[in-house]
Amino acid sequence: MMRLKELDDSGPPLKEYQPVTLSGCYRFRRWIFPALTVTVIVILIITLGASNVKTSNHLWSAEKRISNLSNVIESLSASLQNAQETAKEVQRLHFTVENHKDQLTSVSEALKQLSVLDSLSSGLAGLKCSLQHIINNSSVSDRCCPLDWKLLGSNCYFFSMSSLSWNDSRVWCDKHGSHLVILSSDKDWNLVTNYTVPQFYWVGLSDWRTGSWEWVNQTPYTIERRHWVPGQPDSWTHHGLGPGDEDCAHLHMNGRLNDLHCSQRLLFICQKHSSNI
Ligand SMILES: [Ca+2]
Repeated sequence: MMRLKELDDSGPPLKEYQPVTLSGCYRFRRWIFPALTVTVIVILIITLGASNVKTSNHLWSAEKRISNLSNVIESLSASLQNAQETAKEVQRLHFTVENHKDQLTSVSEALKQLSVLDSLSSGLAGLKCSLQHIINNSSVSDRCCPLDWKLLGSNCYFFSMSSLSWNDSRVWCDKHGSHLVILSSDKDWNLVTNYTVPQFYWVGLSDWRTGSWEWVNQTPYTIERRHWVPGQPDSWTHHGLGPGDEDCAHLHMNGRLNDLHCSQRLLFICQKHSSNI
């Protein structure tokens, strides 16, 4: 027992348990898990954030495409509506044409008959001319004029039965291979005025183009007072017929000339060369 006591008392003291080393390890283990957890969470947040940015970009791009697609669809819809309206209009026109088909056929037949009438008219004009030639015993003329035209001298004259403005009269004569009458000699003047008195007739004389009087073939005309109504031409302007003087000449009821506003509607005289029998 003594020995044991000695041993207990004399021996070096036993080293105490080192709790410091165990405590550091414990602390390290205690903090490593939260640190790792936080790190993982941060990485997850960053990853999710990046993913969200990509997703947002994709969504924005998709929205833009959808918006463009909507515009295209809207445009196509408008085009389709226009096409439908056009189709309806075509159908209406088709329906109208079908409705008027019979009338068009009638008009076509009438035109054919008019063509026949025109041919008959030419034949009648030839017969008339031949008869005149026989009646006159071939002593006066071997010239011919169309029906409704008068042979005076070597020319044919058309004395209209309806009234037109001076310009429309000029156009009418042009369309019938003639021109508004040109009275370039006293002989022509007398031949024509025998058929005009006491009516008003446009003649092919005006000053609207240059301000100077000229015939419709642009031959200059020098005023001879004996052919004009006394006091004319007066180039009167207060006629209430719009701008412009009295720029067109007509035969008055006494067979003399007067200037008048060209828009007035009067009878008119066309002139052209006669043809051989
Ligand atoms: Ca006048």
